[in-house]
Amino acid sequence: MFDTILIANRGEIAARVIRTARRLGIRTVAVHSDADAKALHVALADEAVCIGPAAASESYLRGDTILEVARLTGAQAIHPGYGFLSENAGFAAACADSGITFIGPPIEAIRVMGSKAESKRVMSGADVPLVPGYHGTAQDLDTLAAEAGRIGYPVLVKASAGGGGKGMRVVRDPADFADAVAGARREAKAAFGDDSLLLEKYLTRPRHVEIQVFADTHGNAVYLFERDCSLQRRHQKVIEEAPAPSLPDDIRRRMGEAAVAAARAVNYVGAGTVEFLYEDGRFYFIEMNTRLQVEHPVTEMITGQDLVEWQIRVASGQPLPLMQDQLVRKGHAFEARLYAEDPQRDFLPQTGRLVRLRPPAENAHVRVDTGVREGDSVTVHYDPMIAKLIVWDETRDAALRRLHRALADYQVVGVTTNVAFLTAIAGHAAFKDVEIDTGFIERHRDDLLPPPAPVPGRGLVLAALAVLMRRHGEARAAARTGTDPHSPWLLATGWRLNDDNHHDLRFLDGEALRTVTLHFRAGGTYEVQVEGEGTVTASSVSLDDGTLTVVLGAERVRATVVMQKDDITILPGAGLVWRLRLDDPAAKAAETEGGSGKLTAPMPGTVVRVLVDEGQDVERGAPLMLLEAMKMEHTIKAPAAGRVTAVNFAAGDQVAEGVELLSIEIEEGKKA
Ligand code: MV4
Repeated sequence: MFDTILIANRGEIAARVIRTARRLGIRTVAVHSDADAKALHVALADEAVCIGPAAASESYLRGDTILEVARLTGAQAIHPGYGFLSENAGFAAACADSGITFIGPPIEAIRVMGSKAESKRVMSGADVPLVPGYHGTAQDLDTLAAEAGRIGYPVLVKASAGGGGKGMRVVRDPADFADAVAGARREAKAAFGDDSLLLEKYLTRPRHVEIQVFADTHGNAVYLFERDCSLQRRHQKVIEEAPAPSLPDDIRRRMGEAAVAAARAVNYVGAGTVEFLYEDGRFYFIEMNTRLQVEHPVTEMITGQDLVEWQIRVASGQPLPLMQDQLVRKGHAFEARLYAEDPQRDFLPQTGRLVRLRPPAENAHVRVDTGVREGDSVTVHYDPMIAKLIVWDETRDAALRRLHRALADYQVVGVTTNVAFLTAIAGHAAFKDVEIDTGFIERHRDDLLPPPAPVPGRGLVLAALAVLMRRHGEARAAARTGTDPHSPWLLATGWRLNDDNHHDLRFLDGEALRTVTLHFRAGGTYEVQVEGEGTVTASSVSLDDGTLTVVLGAERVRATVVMQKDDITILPGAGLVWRLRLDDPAAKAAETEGGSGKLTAPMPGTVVRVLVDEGQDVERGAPLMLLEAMKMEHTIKAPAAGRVTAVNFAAGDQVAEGVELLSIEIEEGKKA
């Protein structure tokens, strides 16, 4: 067994491999780019080495640098994770040349399975069923057209070297065949530098069912059942599950045995996945992935095995931990991939800071594999996956309920995510009823991607109450730093009453301006009126660590409310996200003044209270003066750390818009 392994990857898979290595008592070496210096995988490893700039081509893809680090740190083996160098035969060969174990299959198996056409030739020799088709070397149009006629339309034209659907064309009519071949050739040449094509019968409603296989260096090979990964969009998996629902047991066994035959045909060692299309009770080999896959946790959940442990044991020369007749499956598991992406803008990847990131609690039913923590950022440099949410239960229906619930509880604020989209799938009747195939997402697009709707009245009520609570907090803080312990800011209402006892707040909901009026009643109760909608009584309001609780009418309501300056994000549950922007003229004025050292009245009003003295040193953001204007209370804050050089007004003074209220001499180098 190895003493030390190096993990040539980042994010959730690096973190996941490190956890197992640690459990096995193996020392771990992480590698990272400049951008990942503070990443989770770096923090988890026993040792970490920076291998280059943010761009993967200059860091995680630098096999030479990584091998040098392995030598320097005494690592005897390298786990490549998935992506990056995991299916790079050249890197596996370089590891062997350096006397370092590549935790993956033999070089020749990677090479054969990397070619669609070659892998199909080997598979047909091993009696693994293939989609009826043509994968010969003759590539002239006449041969291809004759073969297409023999196969029967519709046919699929695929790039031999391809993957991920690139260079793929469906042809329904022989008249379109020549154009499709020309197009696929161009695409294949551009993407893979190889324009050879293969033809297949086109299956119209296939399911993607893949078999997890494992082989050791002692001649043993097993299958760990299957995963159904039919829910994809643009060849990106969205939700995976194990076992494949309503798959007859004899098909499961035959598919497993075919996958083991496929692995044996290429002298496979380690973890691999054999992908099949399944339609009308038949299955067909499409390709083999010679790595551990993103979705391996669903297999772990139904078999109770740790596949990374299996990989490490096999790579160190041990036999498989269990043989076929010892492997049992139990229950049902789902995995949903949480991405920073915007489903409303064609799933455009999103970047930004994960201001709030609270996964559901992990337990025997819920597992979260992630490479990021609250406060980390999703950047342009790497895949925008935030986490994999994995759930397990005895039956598919029970597991699906767990998935739906865990998604609804997932809190992500700071970047737009696909959580609502995933929640919609998990709650869809057709998904529950196993009406699944690779066309599912397209077919149910309208249900899964509803057009953006205005924030409901409930959302505006919650936003207004959250703003109120924030101002309470600020006012209390201001009073504490002031000299007057009997300040009206400390009254039970927590709010200085206006003459007519109400308070208007304006929010931007997209382009729409929406107004909420809060009427103050005795005992911390408010009548909240959303313009154009009804009025509701709010009592027992509190906002603690981003959780707003309130009784609205007779209903106890709880929601996550995160405020980043004037941006308000409300997570009311069920995966929903409501976004509003507080339209606060005072805050805008303060922002434009930021750094100038001059603090002017954003609008005509009355000075309520002065919180600092001339000559006083203040921190950035310190409250300086409270101003009442346009029925709202505003806190004038220090734009940067510095010294108060002038206080131009006192409590009770009327001020005109634009007059200078105070001035600050900003500390050198501290400009906002
Ligand atoms: C197919 C097919 C239908 N008929 N082959 C897409 C990528 C590649 N890995 C295999 N793919 C397909 N091959 C035949 N003969 C439909 C697909 C396909 C697909 C397969 C698996 C998962 C999602 C998919 C989405 C669209 C098309």
